[in-house]
Amino acid sequence: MSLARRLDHEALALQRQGELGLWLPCWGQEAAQVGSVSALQDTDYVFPSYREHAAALVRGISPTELLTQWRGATHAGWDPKNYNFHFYSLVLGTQTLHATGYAMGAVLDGGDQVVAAYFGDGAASQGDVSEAFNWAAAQNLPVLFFCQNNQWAISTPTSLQYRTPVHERAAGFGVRSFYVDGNDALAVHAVTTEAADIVRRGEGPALVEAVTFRMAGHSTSDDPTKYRAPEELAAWEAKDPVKRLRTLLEATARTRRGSPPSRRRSKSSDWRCDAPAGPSKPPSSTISSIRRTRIRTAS
Ligand SMILES: Cc1ncc(C[n+]2csc(CCOP(=O)(O)OP(=O)(O)O)c2C)c(N)n1
Ligand SMILES: [Mg+2]
Repeated sequence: MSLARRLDHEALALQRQGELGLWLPCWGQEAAQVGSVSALQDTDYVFPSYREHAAALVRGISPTELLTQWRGATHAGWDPKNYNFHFYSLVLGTQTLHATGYAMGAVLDGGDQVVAAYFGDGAASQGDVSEAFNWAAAQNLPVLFFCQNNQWAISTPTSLQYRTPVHERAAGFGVRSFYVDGNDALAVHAVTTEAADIVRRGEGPALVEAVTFRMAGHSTSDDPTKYRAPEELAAWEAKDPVKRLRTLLEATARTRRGSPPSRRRSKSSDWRCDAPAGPSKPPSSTISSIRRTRIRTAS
């Protein structure tokens, strides 16, 4: 979670320096992503949307691989087969149908693979998503739908998007549905584990709607101050998922050891140099070791 937050900072700076064409931050959604993807098995297949950087890092995709696509140096920065993590999908909601079709293949192959599809509250208004709910339920397919309800679809708030919440809509299609505080990494992990178990047992698709908040702009081309009240951001900053988990870990460590844990802060210079260098350069061992250390600490 901390690495994803740091990556967002770096990517925003790189975009402002002209090194990246665009970046869509996952700032504020780290608990929803890390809590959920860490509840899956490595053999499960993930279809992300375009903002799942924290989930991608957990899967082992490097910051370099994530950045190269947004630098315009490649169509996609990684080979999905290496991580069971598909390319980003920018056409809203399409990945839910890709996941549903993939799940049909998984059933034919046998085994107990879970196919996860990440999408947003706005994407849920696309017909593709309703089709995916319906077909996955009708065919009893092993799809785990994961909706990050971050309150906004660019400048459109959820109050203007729909009358029925996503988890209730999915339930109407026959998809077992869960609703969770998406800024609580442990709660997301617990709920996603239960939902994935249902799917893995062959009991059909499930959906988790995680309530969270996109703390930065939609993308580096967006200025959220034009449409969002500062009070709304302040209210969600008080529920910042990274700070919440850090508070919990520190309190736990204090209880166990009687003193606060020491914090090692990685310097951005530890790995930033590798990021803008181009598509073919492999991640440095420094990046890999920081990633392993920090993800294990945070999740
Ligand atoms: C089919 C389609 N329609 C419109 C767009 C333009 N668009 C890109 S992102 C976005 C908002 C998506 O909001 P949400 O699904 O809530 O995801 P978030 O960006 O909040 O993570 C829109 C309308 C698109 N990419 N694809
Ligand atoms: Mg949204």
